[in-house]
Amino acid sequence: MTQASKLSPQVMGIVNVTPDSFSDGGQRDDCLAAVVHARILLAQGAGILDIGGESTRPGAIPVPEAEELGRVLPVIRALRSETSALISIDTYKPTVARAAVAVGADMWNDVTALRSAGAQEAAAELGCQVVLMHMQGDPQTMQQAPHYGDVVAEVCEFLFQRAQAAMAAGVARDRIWLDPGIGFGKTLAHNLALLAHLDRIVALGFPVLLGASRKGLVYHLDPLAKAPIDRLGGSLAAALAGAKAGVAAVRVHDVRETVQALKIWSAMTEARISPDR
Ligand code: HH2
Repeated sequence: MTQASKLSPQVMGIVNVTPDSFSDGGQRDDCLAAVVHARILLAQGAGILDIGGESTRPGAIPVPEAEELGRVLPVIRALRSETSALISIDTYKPTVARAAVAVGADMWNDVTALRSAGAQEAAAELGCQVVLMHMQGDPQTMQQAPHYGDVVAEVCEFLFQRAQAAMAAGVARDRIWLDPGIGFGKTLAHNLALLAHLDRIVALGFPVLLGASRKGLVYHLDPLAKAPIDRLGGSLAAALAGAKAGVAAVRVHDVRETVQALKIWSAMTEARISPDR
């Protein structure tokens, strides 16, 4: 695997240890299958692994804490012993984040942007990297009637305020990432506006994570892509939009294809900057 370009975002590979994730639920809901999948993603060029034990798809049923812990901790423990890649825990529960960091996770990916009770304090104490994601409503109801006056301005304002709140609670500025939360309480028009204006989120001055992989917006524009597995082309287009806007990482299911697309994009970008190299 050749070294990724400095221009190119890192690739965060998704490892869902769940029976019900929207795209790959049930495929890796035991520890061994999840670890084997994570190894494949690393070999394909993932620089970050995002381990999740609870689906946040629209209508998802919350998972009891003990069950979520039982799903993710053995996977993180096993991976920590064999990789120096960043390991992220995808959870909104401070107890799960604490336990995950205790067994080796480096990053807390919180789709609720540290709004659970005790979350900001936990993030400050843990000292890990933290992803603050925008979501309107909660997974049970978020797609019923999403509404914004100006979606890009409101998402930027929310993320900026959550970053300020996290810093006021003691989270170091250089540990904070922002994420517009594609598909979380957003219509197709909202998602497209955010993808078209990612540069405004990047301009807030924090690393940005973009997660559009296999999401419903691809199906909305391509009715042949009803099955999430058929949404690769659209997912790559979104990842490239992220690269162009300067996001720091893209969260994807299809690591190999995304790494390849980003390599071509960054080689073209470098050729434009120094054409004779
Ligand atoms: N999307 C999903 C889950 N976690 N975290 C961040 N920061 N950004 C995202 O866009 C994001 C996320 C949903 O995708 P997936 O994990 O594949 O599905 P599910 O929630 O059904 O497990």
